[in-house]
Amino acid sequence: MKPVINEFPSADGLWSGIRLATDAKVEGAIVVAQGAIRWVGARSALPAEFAGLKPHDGGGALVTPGLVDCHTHLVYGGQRANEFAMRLAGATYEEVAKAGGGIVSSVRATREADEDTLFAQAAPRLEQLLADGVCVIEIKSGYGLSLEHERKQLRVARRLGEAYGVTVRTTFLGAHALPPEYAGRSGDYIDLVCNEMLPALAAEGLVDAVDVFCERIAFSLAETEQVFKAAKALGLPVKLHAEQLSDMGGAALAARYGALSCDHIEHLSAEGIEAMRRSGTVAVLLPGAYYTLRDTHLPPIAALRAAGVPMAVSTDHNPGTSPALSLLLMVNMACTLFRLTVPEALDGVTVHAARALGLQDTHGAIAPGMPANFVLWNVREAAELAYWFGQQPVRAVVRQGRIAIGGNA
Ligand code: DI6
Ligand code: FE
Repeated sequence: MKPVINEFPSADGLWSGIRLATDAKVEGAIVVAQGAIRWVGARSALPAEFAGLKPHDGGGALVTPGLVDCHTHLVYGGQRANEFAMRLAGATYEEVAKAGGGIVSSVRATREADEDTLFAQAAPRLEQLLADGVCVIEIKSGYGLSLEHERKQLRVARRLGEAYGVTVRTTFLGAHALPPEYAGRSGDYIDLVCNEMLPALAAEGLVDAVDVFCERIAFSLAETEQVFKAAKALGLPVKLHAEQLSDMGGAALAARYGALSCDHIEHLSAEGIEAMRRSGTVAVLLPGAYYTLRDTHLPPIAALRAAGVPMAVSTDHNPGTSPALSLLLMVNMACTLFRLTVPEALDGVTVHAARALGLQDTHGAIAPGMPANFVLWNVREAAELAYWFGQQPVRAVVRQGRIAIGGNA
């Protein structure tokens, strides 16, 4: 596929006729130079030196930073609508997994697909997310579960980033599920993950962070720690699928390893929260999985808020528990299901989501020196981004310094 990014016009120039979500009452202005934010503020305070730059008229749009989807499993073969039907008939996620469905069925389909097929299947999903204003996306492996097939997934993730001009952070999730050929030999598989797969993929530049599914139906606390040690030895940051279905003590362990984020955390304990607070670990909330699994055990939002733990919100896009393709819908759900305030939910898909990827210095905000990533929305006030659902309010998207959507703005 030819890179679509080459067709995007430059966003360099003076953006006016916009209202910054941080101060929506007055006209704002953004100066983009060589793809980066040069200046941002009230139009009335614009330094004279920028007044003559190429104009871009926002038509009164509200502007936020480009959205950051900090937890996805976007690259996989096939789909699992059949399991949706099984769950509707009463089966639990754990029962589906034990019956040979679940993650392992996506592993089969992913192993059968070649790189181009995986790319062709993931690309339209990525396009949906991008249409919602996403400018940064994390993509995990974890449906290959062998060196060859994990490599294939991560290479596709990198190719998607290059083709679409979107910042992709790759996360190695080799410890997602036990592959069938290792049944009953979990220790051997974790040795393979730590001693062969991770070092090889890291050496190929395919790994930005390392994740583990720490859960009764996946990997134990001790196995999780073994993977974290291997990651640390390679200088790679860690994150964790923690306390989604039960309290395994994973969050406290991850915090000890300075984890960027602990994700899901429906069953997070008070000790886990305190450990995350101390280590500055981001809590990533995934309302799409909560909703799909018809979960009723809410993550401890009030306690996280009281502790000052930054909360991010993400799609967790995956074929099993969250086939979600709209980050804005997750914003709505984070408010409706988890009772986040609108500013919390919007911070959750911008500044805190960037932090969950270690990108807080370059993404998740509109600030001088950062690459230009921002979204123009056809709404009057920021609360509308959480209030409507199923809407498509994007007017224009500036991504990596180019006008990726709404090119005549
Ligand atoms: N937690 C999840 O919600 C997904 N992975 C994980 O570790 C589910 C992945 C799947 O069912 O395919
Ligand atoms: Fe996940």
